[in-house]
Amino acid sequence: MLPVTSTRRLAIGAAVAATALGLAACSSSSSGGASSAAPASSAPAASTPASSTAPVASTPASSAPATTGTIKKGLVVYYIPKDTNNPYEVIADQGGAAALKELGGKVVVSSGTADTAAAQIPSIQAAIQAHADAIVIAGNDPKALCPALGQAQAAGIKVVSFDSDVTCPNHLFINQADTKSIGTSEVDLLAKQINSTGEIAILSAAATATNQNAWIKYMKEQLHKYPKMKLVSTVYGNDDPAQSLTALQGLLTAYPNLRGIISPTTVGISTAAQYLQKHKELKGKVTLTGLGLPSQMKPYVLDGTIESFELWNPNDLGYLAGYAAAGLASGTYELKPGATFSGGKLNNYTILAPTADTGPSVVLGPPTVFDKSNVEKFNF
Ligand code: RAM
Repeated sequence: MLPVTSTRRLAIGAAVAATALGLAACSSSSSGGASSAAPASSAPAASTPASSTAPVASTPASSAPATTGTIKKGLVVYYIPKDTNNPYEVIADQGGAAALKELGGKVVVSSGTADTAAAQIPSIQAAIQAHADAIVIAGNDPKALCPALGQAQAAGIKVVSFDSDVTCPNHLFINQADTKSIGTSEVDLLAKQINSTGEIAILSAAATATNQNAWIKYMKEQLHKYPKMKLVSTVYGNDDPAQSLTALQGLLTAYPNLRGIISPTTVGISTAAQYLQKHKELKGKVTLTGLGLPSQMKPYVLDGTIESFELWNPNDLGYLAGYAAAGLASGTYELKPGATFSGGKLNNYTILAPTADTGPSVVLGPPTVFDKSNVEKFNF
């Protein structure tokens, strides 16, 4: 299947909530001054506005002098999100488009509509054909994309992963927040709400998603601290609302005593919240938390369906990845630990040494916990 690609300029500003709740069509975007560099592409795209001015913490890793030389003009960066339907990914890509616009280049968003590596490979090939300068990719699989990304690198294309890492060599991972902290804090949030007791389950995204699996690994470790909380099942909704709903219903049927659900995906948590809102008989029985877009989760927090959840600003994530990719493609910094690059409005970032979870990376900043007191303040 051909990837979904569009080079439409974005309109920024309308409420993401509406988008996030209603978005069923494909979406993609480009920004910047250059004209289209679109490869063979198919489906038309609905543009999705977003903005990122809310006060989420972004933690620049360093204020050391960044970079040498200047960013080349006219860079073309392919953003390959997990899929083109996911509102979270759309917002992240818009951050990238804003970054490249500032830098005099442009973004082409291209991906499939299912969260699989197979659906992303045509977009990598499209980037190669288009002689793109860089690829920014959210991996639907840690390994399966590596041969195609290797071909792109052989063609001179720089590779940056964001959101969900790949294990391929010679790329920089833009991590949204510290991997371990995301996993442990999710468990802590739920524990607080269910008195650290009862059967719990995880409603995840794709079974192969690098980011969710890394977080789940740390959730399981953290659960050792809560001996009365028992993880009974992990199910996968593939970041598809219908599949997430089916997975949720399966959970509720199989585990009638379920006390809590952690959904570390914006698609899963919003689907589950919608279900719990409708099914009042579950109120006070099943507690939900996870990672959600505040714009999308607001109604459920305000009416008490859900107490709290977490996230970072996806727009900032995409923006930072854009600066990272543009710098690499321009040779303004080296891909090695300790090197510093400009993150534009987010200041400078210094590349961290590889860890057990990732190769060279930078971390955008700590996640924000949203609840009744602040959920209305964020516009993503
Ligand atoms: C979903 C995606 C994405 C993840 C967020 C929290 O939108 O799975 O990869 O980072 O949730």
